[in-house]
Amino acid sequence: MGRLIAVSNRIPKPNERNSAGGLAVAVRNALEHQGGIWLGWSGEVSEGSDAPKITETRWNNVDYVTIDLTERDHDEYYNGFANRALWPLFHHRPGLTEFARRDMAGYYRVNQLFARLLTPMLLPDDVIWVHDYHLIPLASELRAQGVKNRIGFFLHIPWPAPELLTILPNHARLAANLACYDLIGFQTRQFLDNYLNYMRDELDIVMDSHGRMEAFGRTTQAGVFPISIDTEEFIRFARQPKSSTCRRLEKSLEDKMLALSVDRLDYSKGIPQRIEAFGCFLELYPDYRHRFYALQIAPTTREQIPEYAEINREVAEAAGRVNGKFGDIDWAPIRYVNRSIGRAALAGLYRSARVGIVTPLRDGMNLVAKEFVAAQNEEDPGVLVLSRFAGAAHELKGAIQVNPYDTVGMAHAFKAAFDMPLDERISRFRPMLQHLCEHDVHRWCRNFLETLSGQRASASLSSVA
Ligand code: GDG
Repeated sequence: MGRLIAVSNRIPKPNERNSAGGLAVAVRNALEHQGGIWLGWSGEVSEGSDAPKITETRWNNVDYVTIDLTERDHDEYYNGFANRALWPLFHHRPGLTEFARRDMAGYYRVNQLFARLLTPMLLPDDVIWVHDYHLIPLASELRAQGVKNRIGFFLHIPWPAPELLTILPNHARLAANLACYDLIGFQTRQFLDNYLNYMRDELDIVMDSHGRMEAFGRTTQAGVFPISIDTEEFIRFARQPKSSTCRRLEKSLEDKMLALSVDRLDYSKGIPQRIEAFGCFLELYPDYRHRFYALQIAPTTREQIPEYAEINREVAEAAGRVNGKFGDIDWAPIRYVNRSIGRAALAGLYRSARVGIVTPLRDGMNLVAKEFVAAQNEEDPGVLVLSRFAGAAHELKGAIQVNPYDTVGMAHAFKAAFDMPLDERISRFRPMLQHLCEHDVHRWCRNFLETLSGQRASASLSSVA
């Protein structure tokens, strides 16, 4: 077996073991097992210089190679094309999509830079695994450098409906870039279908029943690989003695129920809509005043992008409005925490909540939904209220599923969740936990890598792999 080469926009620090998310843990386990390289942006922006600063650190059989981006690359590739064009469009928000040819050129330039840097490090039987929308053209840049290795790609976010994709002036180039991979993985069957329908309708390329297609002189395979969490680790975290954060929270709740939401502060997560739905809930069901707190944890991300400053303002205003209207001198329904909480403490908070509210407008998977389930007390589990537009909705069938655009529908769902009797909570929760124990992030990682290296005949084409 050759080495594994992982490439992603950001990579975790080699010694940051406890704060890394499930994905980082799973990829790192695979890398340490096979030996290999993890290449990505360092998160640093170098001033002025055009020569990229490269740092290499070897740790447990893995070379971590990071590159600083120049200010221009950071503006055009990261803030520009990746996060102001691809992110909003792939989340079906054409109104927020800002397309600039200068940014697109920067996007291709940084992908070319990654390819140039990686090519001389490669051995002939290395297997390369590229992650996410920042790096769609990487395989085509590597192929242009003569790289013949097997290269896989996993898209963490949705692939958009064809008519939306075609809003991008370079849609055909992007779809063709994707076809340079040997294996393309999507989170759900719906996102795979969006890609296949585009290939069929725009480029006349059709997939066979094994998920294979002939495109641009090569064979490419596509499949569904729903990502998951390190379930065992999360259960362990949640069962640990309560952290001081958790104890403080529980004390402050007194006898009231907790509805908890945890999201990166991003407009795709539906946070203002959810807060407004709490307002509607209190309007429709005044008896619930003084009976619960809705805690929203939402650390800021991508703060240099104007749409993210705007969402911060919108969330703060929505929370202020609902608290102003329904709050009392000794109670306010919404608590908004605009900063990050440690991973282990987070597991304890999930466990303290009667209801987990995860209502993105569109989401590739949504790991918070899975973490919430894994963290519950089996004897007295909380209820998950989950958007039908999260990839996780295909798997977590015991959740109360909602349409996050339907404020009244969400308000009714909050009531059903707060009122749900223990036996129903348990019967909804158990199959979800069992599913997550069987389908964890390690299985996801194995499935992808075995399919990529040809040890599995064909990729799964179903949203529950
Ligand atoms: C992308 C796709 C897909 C959040 N706040 C805190 C915190 N978090 C952690 C959560 C969770 C992670 O961040 C968020 O993961 P999600 O899956 O919910 O969302 P994205 O960041 O948008 O991820 C998504 C994912 O990639 C994987 O493929 O599921 O659809 O958009 O793990 O726990 N962690 C800590 N403190 C916080 O305050 N420690």
